[in-house]
Amino acid sequence: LARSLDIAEQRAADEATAVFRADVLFGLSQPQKAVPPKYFYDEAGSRLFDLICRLPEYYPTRCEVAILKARAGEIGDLMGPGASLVEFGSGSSTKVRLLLDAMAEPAAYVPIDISGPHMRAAVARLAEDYPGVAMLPVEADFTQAVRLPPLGDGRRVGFFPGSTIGNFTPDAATAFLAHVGEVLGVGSSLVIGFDLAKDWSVLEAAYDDRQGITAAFNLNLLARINREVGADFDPGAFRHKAFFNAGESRIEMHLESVREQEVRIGRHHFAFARGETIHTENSYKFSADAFLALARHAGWRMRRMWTDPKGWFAVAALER
Ligand code: AVI
Repeated sequence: LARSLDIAEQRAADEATAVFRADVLFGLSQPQKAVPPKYFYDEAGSRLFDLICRLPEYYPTRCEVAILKARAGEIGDLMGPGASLVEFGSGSSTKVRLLLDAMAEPAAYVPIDISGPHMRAAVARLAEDYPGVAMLPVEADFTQAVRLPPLGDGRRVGFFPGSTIGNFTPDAATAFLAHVGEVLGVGSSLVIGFDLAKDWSVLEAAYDDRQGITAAFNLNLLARINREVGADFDPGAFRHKAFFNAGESRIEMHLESVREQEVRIGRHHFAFARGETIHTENSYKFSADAFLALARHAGWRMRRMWTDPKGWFAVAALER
């Protein structure tokens, strides 16, 4: 049995690498070269992201945690007893502790994450502190169709913190929220964090910190592409770039080629002009109304919405 599991795991890993390679080849073939942001999160990238969340400039995590702490009682009451919590992109599973503490007798926790080892280590720590909660991790790309493990009769509560919804284009965000609605079913709730539009200097500092952690996070993508799909990127020949695109109300992250160069992946060659970029991430910043419209299009009703005292970040409780 152990051997056939190894083979199944190996096959899944090979398939994931093939998809990654295809996404990279496709993205680098576009007029504006691009690589999807979900590929930031290998082991090193997941660790760097945890460091980002503790940076003085990166306000979203602190604001969201403050909201969840201040509103834990209200959120717990809204969800009712015996609910199952499903987190999309659970990472280190730190914020979910606030919800698990606030909910009455939570039945199960279903973290869904693309970074399997990182998720399993986080779940092992969580299981020690919440022995009464069934831990049912799902290693999957939550942007693709996911199937939940069998859950009890209690309400299903989705948890999608961190403004990860802002990393989708508006159309993709609507489609994703509709998909989440289908996965969780009628009568479910969704606790979701989203970042609010604000002064561009605050935004740009949050995505280009003084210690260079966000730069390392962005550049780690090239190291990962080299390692996993056999490219020959020179990460030293690219620099991190982050700016606020006011027209689209989003932070854009790019990797900018500092010189004219060519990069090879197998038999494929990609030419870079000096100053040409690979677009690696969008991070949309919403107004409350724009977010509400998006959620409504996806079939969700707003029950409550909370912000931090500065009005920089918001958490909404939706239902369907
Ligand atoms: C995961 N996501 C919500 C982060 C964001 O703020 O868009 C990713 C990130 N990129 C750079 N810093 C953080």
